[in-house]
Parts: sequence; structure tokens; C-alpha cells
Amino acid sequence: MAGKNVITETLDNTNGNGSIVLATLNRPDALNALNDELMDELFTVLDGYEKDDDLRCLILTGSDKAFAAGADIKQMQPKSYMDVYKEDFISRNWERVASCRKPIIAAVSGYALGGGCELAMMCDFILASETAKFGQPEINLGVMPGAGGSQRLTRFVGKSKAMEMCLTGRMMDADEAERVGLVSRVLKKENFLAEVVEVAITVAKKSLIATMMTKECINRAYETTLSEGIRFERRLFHSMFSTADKTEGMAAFIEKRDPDFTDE
Ligand code: DAK
Repeated sequence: MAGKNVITETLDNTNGNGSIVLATLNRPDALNALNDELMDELFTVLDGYEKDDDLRCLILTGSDKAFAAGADIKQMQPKSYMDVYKEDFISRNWERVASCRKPIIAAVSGYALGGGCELAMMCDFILASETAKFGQPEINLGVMPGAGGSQRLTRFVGKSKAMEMCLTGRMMDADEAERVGLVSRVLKKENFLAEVVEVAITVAKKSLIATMMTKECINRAYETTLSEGIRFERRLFHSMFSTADKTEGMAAFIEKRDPDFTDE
């Protein structure tokens, strides 16, 4: 799964409970600006991750200075309306992150701007280093968020904050991002990635079936009414009573031992 713009590493440190993928955006000269080539590579990485049963959690990260400073402005600048329409710009490869059925954690240090912030929001949750800065500065370029930012940021932080961020282009620091619910937690910069890996290990050790169903349910909360969401949750919850992992998880609790999940 090695690439030029996305470097992947498989970490086998879950004590026999499968592996974690560390996917690092790697365009340092452009602060990880997201061009088509990079997004195609990420698409391939996610396909490989989803197909391999041994891979149980993926961490998406960037550099200390930038998670990603946005879509690549130099690549976008010459494009016309017909260009972006015909090539299905953005939708073609970006939404693959949001459609991945297995867990993805965004580990954000430094800038997560424009498409970078949108990419982080497509992940399941965001862990931020205290250096993280989030923003939707597209307004400064004479455009607006185009990869879901106006919709996802509003769902994360509410209308007023999303409107202010998108209309002014102001950046939000990590503490503010945690306060308003954009990130789940802020971690110290010194040991940032190691702490994120610990969180990923915790996720990786669960039953993958339960993890995937939980992810599907929480994502459904954004797309339907409360009563339909609860009905959906109840159906999936009932279906879990057919899994070996439910039997094993509950037996392990009663027998005061660690569960041995088999994803069945
Ligand atoms: N694209 C391309 N190159 C970028 C870049 C970007 N987004 N951000 C930084 N770079 C490049 C810089 O050009 C510079 O390259 P060289 O000049 O050295 O060749 C190098 O990275 C280092 O950047 P700086 O010299 O600017 O570094 P500083 O530390 O001074 O400043 C910064 C860091 C993050 C504050 C600054 O680089 C910055 O403001 N970057 C741009 C941030 C931004 O505006 N992001 C939003 C991009 S727009 C759609 C349409 C639009 C979109 C989506 C969909 N559809 C039509 C569907 C929009 C998406 C966006 O994300």
C-alpha cells in the first residue's frame, strides 16, 4: 500500500488482535495540499484497508505543520466550470473516506484548512494535537467549501460558528475546536501520535462487527429523523444477538476474563 503522496505503515501492536494502518499524507512542500493524485492514492489505500480482514483501524495523519492546507489551489486555479463538472471534481475520489465502513481516526497536527478540514470531518472522529488549527478559508479565494464543509461543519458546531468560520475564513485553535465539538479530544503535542495509536489499539481490539455496526448507526443519526434513527439502531442491535462476538463478549464479562472476538 506504499505511495508517493500517502505513506502507509502497518502497526502490529494490538497483541494478536489484528493490525492498525497509519496513513500519512506526504506532500511536505505544499503543506499536504490535496491534489487528485494524492486523493487517488488515498482511495487505493482505503480499498486495501477495507478488504483486508486483519486491518482493524486506520489513522489518517499529516505532518507536524499541516494535516492538510486544503485542496490544491494551484491545481484548481486553471479549471473551468465544465472541467470540474465533467471530471466530477471532488465527489469522484473524496467521498471514499466518508463511505469507508471500517473505522478511521483523523490525527490532526497543524493546519487543517478548507479541504483539509473537510477531509478530517469525513473521518469517524478527530484527535487534535494542541498545535491544530481548523478553518474553512475558501471565502478568501472567492469560493466556498466544496467537499462538504458547509454541511458537515454546521452539523458539528452549529449554524452560528459554522457561518462565522466560513464567512470570515478565521482559524479555530485546538481548544476552541474541542469546546465546540469539532474534535473529540486535544492531546499534548510531545507524544501525539503515540497517544493516537493507543486509541486506535483500543478500537482495534473490539469486535469489528460491533464496531462497523456502531459506526453505521452513528452516521445514520446525521441523515434521518430521530425516530427512524432509533428504529435503525434497534434493528441492528437485535441483529447483534446472532453474532458469536455477542455470546463471547457477554460470557467473558461473566467469567471475568478478556473477550476473544472472532468478528463473527
Ligand atoms: N494549495 C496549494 N499549495 C499550497 C496550499 C494549497 N491549499 N497551501 C499551501 N501551499 C503551498 C504554498 O503555495 C507554498 O508553496 P511554495 O510557494 O513554497 O511553492 C507552500 O505550500 C508553503 O506554504 P506557505 O509559504 O504559504 O506557508 P506559511 O506557513 O506561510 O502559511 C498557510 C501556511 C496554511 C497559512 C498558507 O499556506 C495558506 O493560507 N494556505 C492556503 C490555505 C487555504 O486557502 N486553503 C483552502 C484551499 S481551497 C470545490 C471547489 C473548491 C474547494 C473544494 C471543492 N469544487 C468545485 C467541488 C476548495 C477547497 C479548498 O480547500
